[in-house]
Amino acid sequence: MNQVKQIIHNNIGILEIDYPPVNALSQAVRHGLVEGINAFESDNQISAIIIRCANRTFIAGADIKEFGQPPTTPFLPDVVNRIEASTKPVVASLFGTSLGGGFEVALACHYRVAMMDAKVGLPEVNLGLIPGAGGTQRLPRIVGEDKSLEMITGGKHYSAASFVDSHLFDALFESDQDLNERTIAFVEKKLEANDLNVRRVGEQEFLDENYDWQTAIEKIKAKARGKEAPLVAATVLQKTVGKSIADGMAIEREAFLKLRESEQSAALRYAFSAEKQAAKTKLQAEPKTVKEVAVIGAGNMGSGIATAFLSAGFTIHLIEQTQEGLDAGVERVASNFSRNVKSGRMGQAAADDCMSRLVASTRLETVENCELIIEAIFEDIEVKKTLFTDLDKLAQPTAVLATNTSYLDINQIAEVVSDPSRVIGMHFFSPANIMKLLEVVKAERSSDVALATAMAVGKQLKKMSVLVGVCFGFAGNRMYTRYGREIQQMLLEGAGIEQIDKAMASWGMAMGPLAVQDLSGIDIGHNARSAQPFPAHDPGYFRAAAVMVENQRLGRKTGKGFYQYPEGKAVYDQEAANLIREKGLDLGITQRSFTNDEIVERALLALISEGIKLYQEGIVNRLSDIDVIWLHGYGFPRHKGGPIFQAKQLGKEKLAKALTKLRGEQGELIWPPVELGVLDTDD
Ligand code: 3H9
Repeated sequence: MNQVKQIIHNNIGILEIDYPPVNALSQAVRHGLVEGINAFESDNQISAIIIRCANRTFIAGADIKEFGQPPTTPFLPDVVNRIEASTKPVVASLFGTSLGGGFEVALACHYRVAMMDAKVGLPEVNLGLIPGAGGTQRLPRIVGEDKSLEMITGGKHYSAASFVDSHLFDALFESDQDLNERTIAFVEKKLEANDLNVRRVGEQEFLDENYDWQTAIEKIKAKARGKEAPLVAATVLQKTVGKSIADGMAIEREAFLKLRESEQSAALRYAFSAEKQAAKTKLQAEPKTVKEVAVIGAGNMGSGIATAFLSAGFTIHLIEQTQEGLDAGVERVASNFSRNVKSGRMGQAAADDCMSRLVASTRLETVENCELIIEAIFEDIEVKKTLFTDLDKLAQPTAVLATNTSYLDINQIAEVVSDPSRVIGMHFFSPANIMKLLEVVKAERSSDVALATAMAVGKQLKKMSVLVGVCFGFAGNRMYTRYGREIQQMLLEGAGIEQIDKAMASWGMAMGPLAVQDLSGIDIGHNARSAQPFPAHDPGYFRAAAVMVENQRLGRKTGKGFYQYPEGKAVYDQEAANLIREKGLDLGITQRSFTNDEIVERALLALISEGIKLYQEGIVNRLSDIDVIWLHGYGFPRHKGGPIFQAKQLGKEKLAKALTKLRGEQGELIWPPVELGVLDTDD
């Protein structure tokens, strides 16, 4: 199919890219652009050229589908250079999201016009890359060092309106204006005034040599937390100061190609596609329309869930048994919004609008207006069953009934409802207004329509929703328990508290696992686990945490846990170390030293082994869903892809050897045999 149409409007040549869904720069698009510029340049009737797009957006970047395949001509850097070299003025017409290579095409054009609400950005660092088609060279020439370093190393999207005071755009249009008409009018007016020129950014000087690169790069390094690409990008900019566009782009290209072969880029690209996959379910039903939602329980979790829904435009009925509890919940929601306003994440008017859609009540009957009801009350199966019995009577017969339980058996909860097909799990992660992960849990009799509704609502909430099945802790917390168990076992075998946390955090986990326990309260997990039927003869099973609880070391809230907190800061505590060592010796565990690599490897092996088991049991639909869960719910470093990506990197042979060794040492109960062949499935 011809992906770039050549349209002639009077004396204007229009190149319209039509390659759904996002007009990515496929080989055919690149070829079509070069062909189009050649054709219009040699057509005497044509005075100016417009590059615009059909579908929902201007070009969203290089075609990710082509990554991993041998590059084909014309290469994007040559295409953008050809556009800039055009002897007739070229105008880019932007809407939607103009990203990466798409933005680089726009930067090479001689003029740029855009809708006010269009977004632009160079998100390559999010894929472990740097801009590879002149972005590191042309953007700084237009917006300067500070802004371009921020954009290139941060990878964020920016609204076109935010550049109103810079030279990036030559005209910005309001949302009620027709972009194609306005762009043509812009060109016609300039042509009439004889004011449309060939302006080549690449011919301008490149950057100020007196800029303090050292300080800027130090800051970027501190923020990058192990990610290579932001630092490479900043170094490319610094290295190319004073160079011509051709020399600068050659340096940029070399760095881009090197990064494209890196493990980090492979992991980040894998994460991108794993997320897209997770959104694809085989559910055979259209979602129900949801406008009004009830959240029952106004504690931390309920208030967070309510905040997330209000931010996404829903009307929320927040319900709590007592007026006091309800007031506290409303206060929590209000303070979530005022924090957002203070930090500049949202304006006061938007926050007021959100609060105006909050209906607080102590009457359960108010659920009658809602298409979706989410229970976020005390984690006790009997209490939940009673509530669902009441909801069965009070809710609309077609309303979806969701529980936010973290561990309980949703099948048992569904049993008390006359139509169990409408009962599902919607497992949010705390704080629910911030954490991206949402596990949508399919109970035995959950209907496709109920599940599809929850998945669609998750998308509206901008959550990363993953469909999982019922088991203790569902997918995420079951793996988290397994991970925590291995950390505890290593503690009892002699690994140090600080050593474990430092090893995991410097590998890339958002926080060390023991510091996390101190933060959330060691007793919380301990009490939840004590209520569960765990193998009594598992010697490592959270015994170190149990010792902390026995000694009233519950974490930050009691001033000490695995660490002590004299002035609010975690400090090594010999007493905690002694208690754990004594427990290890009591249990007859031989004490030894660990290397940091060994700690990381064993923690990963525990995650990999449990993840594969979950897949084999059908709790997750695809292996990559596990990675999405760990990236968005548990602070797994994105540039490491996720536990399953790591398993694939390690390879089946090494994995088999390591797992067999641990099985030999600790037994099949802890390290059950898993089918490593599933790692070959391409999902
Ligand atoms: C680059 O440009 C390098 C250059 O500097 C140098 C080169 C030499 N290619 O996310 P959605 C598909 S690096 C192909 O659900 P949304 C996506 O897979 C690239 N396909 O929608 C999905 O397909 P499907 C820099 C792409 O509205 C569909 O579009 N660019 C691409 O929530 C809808 O996606 C980026 O990193 C692509 N580049 O968000 C942009 N992008 O339905 C990455 C998307 O079959 N993309 N698709 O699963 C995004 O950030 C979002 O997808 C976007 C739309 C904001 C565009």
